[in-house]
Amino acid sequence: MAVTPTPAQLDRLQIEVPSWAYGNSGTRFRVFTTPGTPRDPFEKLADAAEVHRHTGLAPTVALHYPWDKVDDWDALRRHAEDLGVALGTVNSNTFQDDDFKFGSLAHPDARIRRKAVDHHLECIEVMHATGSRDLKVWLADGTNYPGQDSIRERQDRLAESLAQIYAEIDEEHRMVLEYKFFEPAFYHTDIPDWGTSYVHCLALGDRAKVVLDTGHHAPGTNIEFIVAQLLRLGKLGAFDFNSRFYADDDLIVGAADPFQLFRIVVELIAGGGYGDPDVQLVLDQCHNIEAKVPGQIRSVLNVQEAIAKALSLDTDALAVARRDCDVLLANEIMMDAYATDVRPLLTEHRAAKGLPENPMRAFLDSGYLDRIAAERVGGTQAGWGA
Ligand code: LRH
Ligand code: MN
Ligand code: MN
Repeated sequence: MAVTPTPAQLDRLQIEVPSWAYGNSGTRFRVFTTPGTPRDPFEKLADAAEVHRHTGLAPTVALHYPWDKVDDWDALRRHAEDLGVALGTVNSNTFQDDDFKFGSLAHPDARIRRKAVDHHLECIEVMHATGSRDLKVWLADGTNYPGQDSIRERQDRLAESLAQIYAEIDEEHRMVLEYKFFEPAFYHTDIPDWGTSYVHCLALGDRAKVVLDTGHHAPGTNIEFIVAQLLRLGKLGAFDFNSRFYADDDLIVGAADPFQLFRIVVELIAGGGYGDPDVQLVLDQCHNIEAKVPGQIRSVLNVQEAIAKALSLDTDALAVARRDCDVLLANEIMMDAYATDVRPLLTEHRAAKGLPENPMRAFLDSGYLDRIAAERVGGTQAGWGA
């Protein structure tokens, strides 16, 4: 009962990979190091380019500023181009500076808010040099205890700070605003949900859109509902894909709940967001114990598999079943698509494009991991935060 996706449909998939996935990361208990971990943004890009070379799915790399800071941005841009990739979203960072202990854009002190706004203006300068379109804002702002600060006044300050930043982005730029229900703040977070992000984006203007990080919801949240809603409002700017078992685990997308990923991309396609450059698909993951480049390859392949299953959905038959209120048939059609083994189709698709049929195997056989382990000695390995 499933249909077969066309090569043109499959070819619309593009996934942005995060520079920080290639650096070391961990939990508050321990950060484990891995031989060959990049020591600077140039080496991170080299690793990211391997993902694209083997899968053809990851043509851009998101930067996190100032984790990714170089003296010569032109050189970094050229380096990316030479490797066959491009620099993507610039993520701001106001969560690792002592001044931001009590918040950044929503801080009670105008001086600190100014510093946080200035950081974003610096990010806009970086975007000019990198040719990036999107400024991604995620804030750790919030409080830990009832009464600590005024929830309401913080919203007002936040709105004012965001407007100052938005006023400085170019016509071709966008500001994408990410929400997260808790952590690091534990009592209230200033942008905890899609609705709060949405109202700020609405106030800012057309070039402000919501970022949906799949790990940023309470357990049991119906994420595909949020996808459907934001798409119909024209305000879904980007995804941060990852998966979670407990909190914001940043595990490999599709690892914890492949069915949820399928349902999310079904809504993405139904709402016209698939293949639309205005809805950027980005990974936001950390590989704490597994190898990083293979972890990223697995991730983009998981997204590709979910998309291929979703494209297998017989939407005509589904429309009829829905019109007839045939609950069981509609659900069966949905499950047929999910149960379709798309792996042979994707193998064929890769072969037709001159890509390795099994990207993971081809990468592991290439000797790249041994090479970087031997070459990248000395210096300091990049980590989550450097
Ligand atoms: C916050 C977040 C946000 C940050 C990234 C490193 O949890 O998802 O996107 O920029 O992690
Ligand atoms: Mn994120
Ligand atoms: Mn997160």
